[in-house]
Amino acid sequence: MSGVLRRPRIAIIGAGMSGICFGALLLRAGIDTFTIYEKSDRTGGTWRDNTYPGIACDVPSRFYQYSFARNPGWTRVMSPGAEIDAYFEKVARDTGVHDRIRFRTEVTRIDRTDHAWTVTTADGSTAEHDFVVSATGILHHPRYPDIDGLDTFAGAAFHSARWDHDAALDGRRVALIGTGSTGAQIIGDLAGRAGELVVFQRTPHWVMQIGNPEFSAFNAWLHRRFPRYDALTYHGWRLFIESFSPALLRPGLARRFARWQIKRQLRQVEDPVLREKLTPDFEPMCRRLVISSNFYDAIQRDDVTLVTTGIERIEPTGVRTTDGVLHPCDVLVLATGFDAHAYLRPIAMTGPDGRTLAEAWVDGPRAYRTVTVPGFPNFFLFMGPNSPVGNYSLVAIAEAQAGFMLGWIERWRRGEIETTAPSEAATAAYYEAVDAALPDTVWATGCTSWYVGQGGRVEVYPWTPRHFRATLATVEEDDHLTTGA
Ligand code: N01
Repeated sequence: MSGVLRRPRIAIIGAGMSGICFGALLLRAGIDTFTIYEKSDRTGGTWRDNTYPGIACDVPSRFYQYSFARNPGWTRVMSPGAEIDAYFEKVARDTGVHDRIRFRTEVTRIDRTDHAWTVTTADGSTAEHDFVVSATGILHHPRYPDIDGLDTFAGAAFHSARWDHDAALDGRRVALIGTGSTGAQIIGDLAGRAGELVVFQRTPHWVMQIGNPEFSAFNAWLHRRFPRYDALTYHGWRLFIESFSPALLRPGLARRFARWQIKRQLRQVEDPVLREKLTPDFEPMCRRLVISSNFYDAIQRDDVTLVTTGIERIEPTGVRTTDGVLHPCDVLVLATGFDAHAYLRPIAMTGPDGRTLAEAWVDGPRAYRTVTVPGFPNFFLFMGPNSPVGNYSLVAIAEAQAGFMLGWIERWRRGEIETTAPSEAATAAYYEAVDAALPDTVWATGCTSWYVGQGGRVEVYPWTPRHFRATLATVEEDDHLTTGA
């Protein structure tokens, strides 16, 4: 082998948080032979798509950012969506990743030929790549509710991730379906702005109402002036969030304490009838805990009504519930969540033996250590199955996954391998361990949510964030089938 490194042709699909992360890390490693395919005309992914009123991150910004490109100037503990969107765009530009993005270019097919991946885009053009990296996001495909008459509504009706900014809200009667993380943030913002807000709740969520203070100019100066202090706060927030792992992962004192803390939040609801309506019947944190700075204040306002009767149908002038009551409204907002189990689908992907990814995943999506799929060489997934680590920062998750991918790409560059894919046996063993760990976790205590996938399988990481990092920091040679260069 000569000392000259090979130049891998890498396709990254998606210019959101994960795609920008990987592009930046590739450039740091001296690899500039990659293309990021982005179907939209802008970076940002979920932060580009979600522009609903009240949008903010539910993970503290000092930790919801790249460790290698920290922003000292965050304006709040949990910053607004537009600020986060601007941050990712800035990182893309500052690092040079932006120059490698092909905007308005939708990938429709990925096929393995003898020696490479052929990526086909919507305009019919093709390109060959040695590696394909899916960075298509986990909460990307809006889930529309299956309610009769939805398309008969006469006013503006839209999903929270497709907000219609032309629809007037102030002083209008707004109906909102869904009370998850998104719904709670919208309620907090619209209460008092809308003339009347009617909230349709099918299942109550556990909510943690916590303050979201603004950072002072002095705070920003401190972070800018003392990068080590800035780094320290990044890790301080990381450790703080990681301290909740015991409560999430196993029964015991920590979980009982967290349960008590979360349940007592409901005490701020004064009306016992309303409190009863807002009380879930499942274990706190089984679904993703809703973090809000004002949900309980907003839901108790006189101009906000909580409806818990089921929805019969949508009519041109409002929402009819199963008790026959018509709730008139001018605007209908669907905060009804996402299909979190699509991964890179509907992109059609075919491996070297002609098997499609859809066929490989017929019993549910599976990925070795959340990143690689047996039978699909040189293919990596960001936010693959079992990636979410509770309410942890997805940015930190992406960085750990990027490190694993880079490890293999570096080996390819040195000419040590041509292809790599996990073996079926190693993937099966990995899932045996996942399945053995899941029953102790809070997510397996009996609730439905976007964490639960096909066949009731919980698609959350059942170990600690530290375990996640350690698992992805090592490459188990024996678990992989490689071909030589
Ligand atoms: O979606 P959800 P989300 N009739 O699936 C209801 C992230 N996020 O967009 O519970 C009536 O949690 C559904 O009811 P039910 C975060 O990870 C992050 O709110 O199924 N209701 C539920 O109430 C979060 O977990 C930030 O009975 C219907 C709601 O719609 C994830 O996104 C901010 C219905 C959907 O809740 C998803 O949150 C916001 C129907 N037919 C979100 N169908 C950050 O800060 C659905 N519902 C990073």
